[in-house]
Amino acid sequence: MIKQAVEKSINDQINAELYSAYLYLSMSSYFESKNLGGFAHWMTVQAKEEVNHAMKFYGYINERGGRVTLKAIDSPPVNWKSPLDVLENVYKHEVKVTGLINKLVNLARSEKDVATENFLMWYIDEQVEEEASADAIVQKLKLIKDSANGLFMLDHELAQRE
Ligand code: OFO
Repeated sequence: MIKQAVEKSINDQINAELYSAYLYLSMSSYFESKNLGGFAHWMTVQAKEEVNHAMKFYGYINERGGRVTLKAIDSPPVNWKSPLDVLENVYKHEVKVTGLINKLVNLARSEKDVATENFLMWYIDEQVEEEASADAIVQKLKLIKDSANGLFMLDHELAQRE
């Protein structure tokens, strides 16, 4: 049986993951409005990944005999200044989520919940990837600066994400 404090924090994390999905869908829609279909596609794939992250936590609470309690999801922003602004915000958001996962690990440790600590290791690895992939696009956008050609090529590259 999962301890109450751990169950509550994982429920909060489900909300945070679903907020991430909302945020990335909103970003996808921003890119659609700018006719950057590749960026929009990348963000949609990212949003789906976030739903998967939430569902993995959902399954875990159930598996441990806990109760999932869903809370309201905040509205994400709608507008950004530029593609670089969007991706810098993705990166910032992922760093924040990494902090939340780290806090969960610390809680599992202090509650001596080894199973949860072990379960969370998947998220630790995933966050390394999430931060790296957002940062890679930020760096490319910084290189591209105001080049329409560069943006077009990056958009094409991001359209290939599976
Ligand atoms: Fe779920 O990793 Fe991003 O937020």
